[in-house]
Amino acid sequence: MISAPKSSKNIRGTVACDNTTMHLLQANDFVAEAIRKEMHSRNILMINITSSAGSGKTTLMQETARRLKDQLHIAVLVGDLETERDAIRIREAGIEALQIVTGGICHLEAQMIWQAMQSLHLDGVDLLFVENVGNLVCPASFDLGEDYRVTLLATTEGDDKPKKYPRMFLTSEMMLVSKSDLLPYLPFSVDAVVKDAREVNPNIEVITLSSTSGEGLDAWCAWLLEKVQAKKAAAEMATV
Ligand SMILES: Nc1nc2c(ncn2[C@@H]2O[C@H](COP(=O)(O)OP(=O)(O)OP(=O)(O)O)[C@@H](O)[C@H]2O)c(=O)[nH]1
Ligand SMILES: [Mg+2]
Repeated sequence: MISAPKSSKNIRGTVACDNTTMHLLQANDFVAEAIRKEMHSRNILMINITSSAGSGKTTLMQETARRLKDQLHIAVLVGDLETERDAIRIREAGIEALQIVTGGICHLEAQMIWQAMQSLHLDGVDLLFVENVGNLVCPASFDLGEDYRVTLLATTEGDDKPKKYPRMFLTSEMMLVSKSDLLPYLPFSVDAVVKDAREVNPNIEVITLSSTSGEGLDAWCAWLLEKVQAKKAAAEMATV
C-alpha cells in the first residue's frame, strides 16, 4: 500500500537533484508515511485539497459536507496563513473542522498535520479532508500522507495554469474545474485545460463543477463515496 512520496515525482525534462531537494523533503516524507499508516489503521480516506487562493475550496467543503454528512463521518483540517474563518465556515455546515494557522508559511507540511490530528476526534471518521493553503506552487512538493490529491482550477483563473504550474497537476489524481457557472462569461476552454492537464499527467481525472449551481457535485460526491468504500473494502480483504 505504500506508494512513492509525491516529492519524488519530477516534471518531464527537469533534473532530479539527489543531494538537495530530496534530502530537504526527507523529514516531511517520513512524517507523511506515519500519517499514511495511521490513516490506514483507522480506515480513514484522506484527501488533500489544493488550489490557488480563492478557487472555491472552502465552499466546496461546505457543499460536500451538506450533501454527504448523513452518509459519511467527515472531518476537515484547514490551513491558512492567518484567521480561523474557513474552519468556522466549515463547522457551520455541520462537521468538525480544525484550523491550522501557519503564521506566514505558504503550504502545509506533514508535521503540521500530525500535530493537528492529535486534537481531532478521529474515531469513526470515514473521510478526512485537508484544505491546503491557497497556492498552486509550494503545496505541490509536500506529501501529507494523503490517499488522493485533488486540485481545483477555477474558471476565473484562466485555462493556461496546468502547463504553468505543472507539479501541482502532475502530483494530483483529480482536477476539479470549479466555478463552471461562470463559463458563459469567461474566455475559458474546459477542453483546452483538460488537454494541457493530461499532457502533464495522463492519468489525471477531471470533474467540472460549481458549488453555486450544483453542476458536477453529484459526480464529485459519487467519486468520494467510491473511494471511501474502496479503502474500507481493501482493509477488509487484508484482514481475511
Ligand atoms: N460563481 C461562483 N463562485 C464561487 C464558487 N465557489 C466559490 N465561489 C466564491 O469564490 C470565493 C472564494 O471561495 P472560497 O471557497 O473561500 O475559496 P478558497 O479556495 O477556500 O479560498 P482560500 O482558502 O482563501 O484559498 C467566494 O466568494 C465564494 O463565494 C462557484 O462555484 N461559483
Ligand atoms: Mg478556503
